[in-house]
Order: sequence, then C-alpha cells, then structure tokens
Amino acid sequence: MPSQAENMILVMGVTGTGKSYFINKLKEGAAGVGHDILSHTADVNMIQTTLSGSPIAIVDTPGFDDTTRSDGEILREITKFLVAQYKLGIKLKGIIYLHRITDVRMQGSALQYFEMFRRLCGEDAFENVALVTTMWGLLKDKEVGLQREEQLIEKFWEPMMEMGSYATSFDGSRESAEGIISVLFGKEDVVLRIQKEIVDEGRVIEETTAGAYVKKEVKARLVAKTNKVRDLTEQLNKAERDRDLRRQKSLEKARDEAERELRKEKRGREGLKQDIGKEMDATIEQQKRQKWASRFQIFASVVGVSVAIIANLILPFVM
Ligand SMILES: Nc1nc2c(ncn2[C@@H]2O[C@H](COP(=O)(O)OP(=O)(O)O)[C@@H](O)[C@H]2O)c(=O)[nH]1
Ligand SMILES: [Mg+2]
Repeated sequence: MPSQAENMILVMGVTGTGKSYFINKLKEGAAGVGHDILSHTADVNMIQTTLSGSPIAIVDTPGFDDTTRSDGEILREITKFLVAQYKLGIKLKGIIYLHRITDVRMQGSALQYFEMFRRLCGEDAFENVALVTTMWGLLKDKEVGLQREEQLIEKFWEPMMEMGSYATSFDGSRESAEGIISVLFGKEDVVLRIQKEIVDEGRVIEETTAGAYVKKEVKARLVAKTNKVRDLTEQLNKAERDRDLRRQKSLEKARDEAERELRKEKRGREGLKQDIGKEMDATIEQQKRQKWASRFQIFASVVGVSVAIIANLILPFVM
C-alpha cells in the first residue's frame, strides 16, 4: 500500500496568545486513540490525526516571552522544529499565527516576534499563513476589537495579505479552529525561507534573515544589560564604602537580577551561533534506528513534544 505524505501545520505566536488553547480545542469531541495520548485534560503540544484520509499533525511552537528565556534561545527552539520537519520530509501546509485582540497596541515581544516571523517565512510563503486574532471573548466591547483589527491590518498585516496571507478571527470554539485548519490544508505545501537558508544553504541561525534580525535585538539588549550590571556594581561599591547596609541589600538584589538577565541574553546570543542543520542530522539519524517509528513519531521525539493522536478531525467544510 503506498504510504500517504504526512502534512503539518504549525501554530505560532508569542506566549499567552492562545497557542495551547487552540491545539487543545481540536482534541475536544474527538475520541482519543493511540498509545501516545496522555489524558484528556493534560495539555499536548501536537495533535496527530487524519484529514480527508491524509495524515496531518498540528504543532504548538515555543513563543517569545519577556521573562524566562532570551528571544535568541526561543528562535533556536523554533528553528529546531522547522529543520526537523523539513529534513524528515514532512510537508508544511501552513502556519497559524496568533495575535491577542486584547493587546492595546503592537509592541515589545509581540512586535519583535512579528518582525522575526515575517523574515522567517519569507514572502514566498505568505500564502500559507493564517493571521489570526484570538481572545475576542475577553473584550468588553467588540467594537474596540474591530477597530484594533483594522489598525493591525493597516499597520502590519496588509503587506502579507497582499501576498496571500489570510486574516481571520478565532472565536474560541473547536469549529472555528477546524475552519482555520481546513483553509491551510487546502494549500500547496511550502518551504519557508529559514528552512532554505539552514537546510539547503547550510547557514547557522544568525546568518539567516530572521536570525540576523533577532541577533541585532539580542546584541542591543546585551549592551544595555552589561551597562546596567556595571552601574549597579558601582552604586553597590559606594554603598559599601558608606556602610549603608539597607541600600547595600537592595542594590545587591537589583544587581543579581541584572546579572541573571545578562546571562539569559548571553545564552540567547550563543544559541544563534549554532549549526542546527548539523545538530538535527545527528539526532534524526539516531532516532531513525527505531525502524518502526513514523515520521511524526521521530519529529515528536527530536523536538521533544507530547502528542495526542485522535481518530480524525470532523471537518464538514473540507471537500
Ligand atoms: N477567552 C479566551 N481565552 C483564551 C483563548 N485562548 C486562550 N485563552 C486563555 O488565555 C491563556 C493563555 O493561553 P495559552 O493557550 O496558554 O497561550 P500560549 O502561551 O500561546 O500557549 C489561558 O488561560 C487560556 O485559557 C481564547 O480564544 N479566548
Ligand atoms: Mg502554550
């Protein structure tokens, strides 16, 4: 029996935009089958199912967040997903990009993530992107959301939409999630710019278009944090000379915090230098020794995600 090509759809966006929620919505109403299923309540990062008879996986990806990890480290994680999928020959049908409609404006992590995301896809892949607003239910006034959406499109999304990206809203229901998936499922599969740059051209992350952007951001933060640590250390020395114990205590705390942040950015900076292509080759080879593992199983173990296998998505919309 000829085996069918495996397809994949990725869910992306900063932390807190509803990626896990979206993925886990798909689990609802579908009877769990297969051995990898954890439980009906536990969060999973990957849904494996079939759509119109084709195997497909919908995958949650790490998002930028301000606190625990540097954007450099997160991009390295995301790259691992993309390189593994491409190298394993799994077809990428599209990306669901989530954005909270409750955000008053596009700034900070959300803005940096968006800029990185555009570069990571490359213009040729915009057709396979669904730009999705989430959390409409949390708005007191829907009109506010509609105005924000208009601004979002005008200021950020329009150039992508002109090149084929599809903008829509997610109302929080399983049907709405399935509708978005069905649109992407109907597309030709795509290779993202960062996949070409790393896998086909052998670049390290910081040499890719998205990587160069994040490197610039991380470097600026490294300079700022280095200065902050130096300033606080000087102030602390002065407090010590003045024998001002209370001030000393609070400055020590602030300096430790600044040092932690500096270490975080340094790790991010190092991560961008990594040769993910080569690293993945080794990991994938190792995994392939398990002869009976499917591409999806290899993918999940290479990137380290938990999987729920469901019988099939009920998609009345799909032809
Ligand atoms: N009302 C509403 N809440 C949501 C929606 N999506 C996510 N949430 C909630 O928002 C929080 C963050 O969502 P989560 O899926 O963890 O975001 P992630 O970090 O992108 O995975 C969680 O408490 C979710 O339950 C949505 O569409 N509507
Ligand atoms: Mg999550």
